[in-house]
Amino acid sequence: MNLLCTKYDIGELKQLEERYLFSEIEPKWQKKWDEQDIYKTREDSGKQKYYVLEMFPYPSGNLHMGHVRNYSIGDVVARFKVMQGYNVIHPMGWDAFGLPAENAAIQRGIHPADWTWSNIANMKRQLKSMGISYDWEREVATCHPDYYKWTQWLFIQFYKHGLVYKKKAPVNWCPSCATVLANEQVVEGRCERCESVVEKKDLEQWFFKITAYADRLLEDLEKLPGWPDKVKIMQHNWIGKSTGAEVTFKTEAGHDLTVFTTRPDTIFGVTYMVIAPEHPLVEELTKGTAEAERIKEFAKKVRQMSNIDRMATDMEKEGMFTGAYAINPLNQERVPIFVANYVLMEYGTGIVMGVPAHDQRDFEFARKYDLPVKVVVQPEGELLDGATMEQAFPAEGIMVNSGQFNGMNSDEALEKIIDYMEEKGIGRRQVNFRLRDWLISRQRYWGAPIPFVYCDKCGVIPVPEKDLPVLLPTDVEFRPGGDSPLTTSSSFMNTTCPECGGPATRETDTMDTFVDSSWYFLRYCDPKNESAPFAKDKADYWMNVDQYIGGVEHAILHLMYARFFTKVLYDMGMVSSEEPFQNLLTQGMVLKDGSKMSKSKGNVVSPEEIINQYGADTARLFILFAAPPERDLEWSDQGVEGCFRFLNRVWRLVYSYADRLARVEEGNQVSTKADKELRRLIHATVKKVTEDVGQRFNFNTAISAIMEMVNGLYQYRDNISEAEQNLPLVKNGLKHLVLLLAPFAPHIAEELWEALGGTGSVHLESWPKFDPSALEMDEVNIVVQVNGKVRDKLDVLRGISEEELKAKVLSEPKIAKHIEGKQIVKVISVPDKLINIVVK
Ligand code: ANZ
Ligand code: ZN
Repeated sequence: MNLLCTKYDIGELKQLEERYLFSEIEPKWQKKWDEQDIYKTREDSGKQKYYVLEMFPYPSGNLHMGHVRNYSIGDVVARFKVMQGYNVIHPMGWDAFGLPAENAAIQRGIHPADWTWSNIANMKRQLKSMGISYDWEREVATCHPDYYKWTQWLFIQFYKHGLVYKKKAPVNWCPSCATVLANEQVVEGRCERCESVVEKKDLEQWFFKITAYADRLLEDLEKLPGWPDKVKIMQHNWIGKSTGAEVTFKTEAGHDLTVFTTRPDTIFGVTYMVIAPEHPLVEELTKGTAEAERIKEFAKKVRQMSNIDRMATDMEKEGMFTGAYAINPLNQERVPIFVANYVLMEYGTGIVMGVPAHDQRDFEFARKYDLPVKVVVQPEGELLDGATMEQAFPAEGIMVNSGQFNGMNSDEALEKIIDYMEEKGIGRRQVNFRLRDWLISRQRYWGAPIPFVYCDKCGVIPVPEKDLPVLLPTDVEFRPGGDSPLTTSSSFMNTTCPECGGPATRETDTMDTFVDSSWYFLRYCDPKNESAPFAKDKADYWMNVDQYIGGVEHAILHLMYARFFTKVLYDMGMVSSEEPFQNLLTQGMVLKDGSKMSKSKGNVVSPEEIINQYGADTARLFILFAAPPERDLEWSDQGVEGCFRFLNRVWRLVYSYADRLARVEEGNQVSTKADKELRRLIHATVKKVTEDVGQRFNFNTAISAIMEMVNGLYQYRDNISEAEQNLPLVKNGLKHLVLLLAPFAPHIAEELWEALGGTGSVHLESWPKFDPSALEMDEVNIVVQVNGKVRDKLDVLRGISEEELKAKVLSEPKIAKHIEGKQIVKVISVPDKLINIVVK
């Protein structure tokens, strides 16, 4: 409070001490923490490290409540671990490339860099006003050339290891803007700007070969016990490993029709074939027929649908007969070939054998187009009839209508049929993944340029490492439509070939921003390194991230890509661990009136306003108190008020004692029942908060325990006469209160710590330990006899067992001297009253 001394006289000051002036104390402590560098981290081999990481934000301009929640959770963990003696790294940075900056440039004529850097400055100010314990010296921004230089360098290493390639792939194309659109720019199939129907167009694109790591990405999920099951399940499904077979049918014209099936046991039940409408074979099959044009139209329509829609079970299945037939290689039956919307080009072979009796999608298709349904697997104890069944039977059963395989169990037949097909050269075992290679090309400006050049003589050549970074040019035009703005910069476009020195042009694609965020946690370990993305020894010291915290919306892509990067870097010998994130916490959403806060719903509460009105400590406390971290949290103005009142209550409690405690040494001797009760409360709260924060991240219950502790301290203050109050114990209680509150409400804790005579930052104090014996409260006074003579009286816990009581009694020196050198013949005890030891 010395801050106020210059402005007020002592009388006024006394009154002001009663008031909790967050707007004075919060900036004051933020400044001190900065000046004293208390969150600066360095490697220290003598200490166990702890890496706490929150997913870094996109610098949209302002913090939202989701951020506040994410970073408040991370800050509690970080501060708690520091107090527990760990060498904690807690960095922050900016996922700063991306489309909104470019839209701002088009709409408002601001350069994406200016827009981004000013947003970063504002959000950094807001983060600082929350009092979060970041080591700002480790700050990174992915749009800074010092960072994207290494993103480019990593791209080239991936290329050298055969993990980068180019191929034609469909992009969203707006025909009237004549430009490629990002997925986010396509709204209900239309261009966000001009509302024309978006088409798919094939363009040459860059890919990372993540499928080469599919098996490891799947298997290593088992090495992540600290991840939520739901996230692991999502990753598991995204990778989507299927085992089965590839089988080759022949068309009557002699074309190969190779299908992927997980159910080779049903091959005798095939009644038609389906090809994805955009499959190149379709043109050949229909060449010169009446169907050709109609099927082309149909294919065009289907290509506008997303794969997710095409796969949806409730989607209306539509198809067309191609006019062609195929021959089933197992029974030589002739079956019609269709195209249909439910078969995807990008999965398996893009061709499916239709088995309507055993696959629900095929069943619906067959009923719609009047195709036969042929049962080849019968459930035990039931007789299915293809003509009348109402849904497919997808389970295992007994083989029928399947030649030499009849009578077998279908699981067994599945293996036998593959063996048979392998023998005959018709098919073979095959594993398929749903995971696709990672398309990283973006036809946009505000991203890391892909470091390649095109030379007429030498081809597609990587930029030499010494020439990195390939800087984003500033002489570009941002206008709606047209190609990537990079193509408008002649200084960028025209370069020389690193191999032959002749004229060359630069690649104008930039990288998906998920590339930037796939390695930022490694850069934090060594953020200023100018000769490498990071030094291995530094990464080895800090990695893995012990606790990663972020939204569940990143459960699949970001986490998968970061895991992929880590595995590749491991294989290159750059890191020592194959997984980046040891433990993962996915926080729930912040809701208001039952739905996620969003501009369009008009239910947004601005963190900055809340902080101005109540202070950061209240905002943090509320958001941690209102729900367990994984759950969704409903915003409540009353809840915020309540937390504010609570902090005021803590404030007044401490100041009501501060003067009296000034010359009192902290202590924990107890004599009265009330003292014992208070001591028990102190230790029970320490125990509860330690366990709730350290083991379960149950911040809400930890805070309510602290609230109960405050109630107990008030009761003690108000119910015990001043003369009888045990001030050393009160001081001990208040200090514990402040220590426990410190990770949640760091500013008020610092101020009250000082008021209680603490020197140095409360955040550098050790986390308190509890004394188990202080938790025992319900005691009885027991008479201790030796050979029937009263020798002692002992306070012990009510209900203590004879065994425990005996051990305790024998360890008392007063008793021991009566027993020494003698033999115990018998112990007689009356529970909770008396124990008599008979010796000889
Ligand atoms: C015949 C069959 C019979 C099938 C049966 C299933 C059940 P998962 O498990 O997801 O890998 N399929 C194959 N390629 C496809 C594509 N490009 N688009 C849509 N569907 C495709 O699914 C594999 C099964 O999905 C394959 O096994 C195939 O249908 C279908 F009783 O073949 B099945
Ligand atoms: Zn060349």
